[in-house]
Amino acid sequence: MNNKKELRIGLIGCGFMGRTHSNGYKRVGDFFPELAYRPVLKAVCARSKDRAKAFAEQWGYESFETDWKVLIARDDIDAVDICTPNASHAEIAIAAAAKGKMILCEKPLARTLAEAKTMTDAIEKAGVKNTVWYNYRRIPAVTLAKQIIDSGKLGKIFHYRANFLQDWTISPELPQGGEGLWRLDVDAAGSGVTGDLLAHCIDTAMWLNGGIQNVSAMTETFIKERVHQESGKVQKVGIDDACIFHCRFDNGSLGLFESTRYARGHKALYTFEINGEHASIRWDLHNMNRLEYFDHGDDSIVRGWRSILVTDGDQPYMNKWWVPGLSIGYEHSFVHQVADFLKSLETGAPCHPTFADALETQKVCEAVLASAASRSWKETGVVID
Ligand code: SOE
Repeated sequence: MNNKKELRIGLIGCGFMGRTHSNGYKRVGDFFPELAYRPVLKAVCARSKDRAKAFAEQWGYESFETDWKVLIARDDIDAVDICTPNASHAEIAIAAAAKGKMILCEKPLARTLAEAKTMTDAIEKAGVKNTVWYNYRRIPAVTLAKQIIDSGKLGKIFHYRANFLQDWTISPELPQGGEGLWRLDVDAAGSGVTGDLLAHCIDTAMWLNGGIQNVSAMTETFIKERVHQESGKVQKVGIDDACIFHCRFDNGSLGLFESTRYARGHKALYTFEINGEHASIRWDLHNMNRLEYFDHGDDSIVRGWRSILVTDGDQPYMNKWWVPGLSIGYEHSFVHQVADFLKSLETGAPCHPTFADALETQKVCEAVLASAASRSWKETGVVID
């Protein structure tokens, strides 16, 4: 362990994502012992001293700060992990890049395309290593879907369908702003389900099925006003509570996407399905270790949807965990992203999705919101090699 190179982490933000990333840093060495680098939890930052101190103690950070500018200026920090609400991603990433720090940024990259472009330019100019936490790519069943699609088994792709359904904002009594609920405040988040949930679906979709050319969308804000936790006043709700869009991919296939926080009974139902000429694939976050696969090439008398339990050692990431048949969870996707980031330091290869990849996702989000606002089709401008 001691002969490993250190990657000294400075984490900014102590919410839900701060915990998922910290867990990733802590577990990675136990399950990926071959890596040349090991994360060192150097410092955590939150505006509240009590919060930062308590988080540092609970998760084992060596120190804490209350000002992110102080954290990014420290010589003993190699990588800055941005887990703050979306509104501060750009300022922190640009400043950290100027100081030569590596950057791991929570999704979505930014509130708007303009912010995301400025961030990506800054990162590229500084030449610093970077990644964006679109973690669902690294759920083994989703990575397996990518391998199957890339092997050509599906043939020509006709359809891509994705949903991300939740139900946690139905109550009009729920305030906007502040801890966790900043996702309902347009100034902090930039958008509602489009940036928070559809961005995940778009990231996965373009990874699996290539670029999205153009979109036609509709959005709705069901609850028009909510009390703001910080001002205590009733304020207009500026986010999209629900968004539906359809689109055309570069490969000629048609896409259909839906996300809402008003689907009573659904907590985090992320699903996708892809239909090709020879085969189809579907996946469901509530049953995340299974990948469903239909192959028209099967003998007709046994042809049907197979439910593949993705736990075998020859399936993605699974040789790192238990024995075949035993499952892993949501948190492992973050461990995998840390492992892949550390590996990328050894190989010099990018750790996808990079800021440049996340910028393409941001282009689709922006086009979706513009299409809904103007009730017209929009070109995304996405370019995927
Ligand atoms: C919102 O409820 C949320 O926590 C998102 O912010 C995450 O990105 C998503 O993975 C789960 O849902």
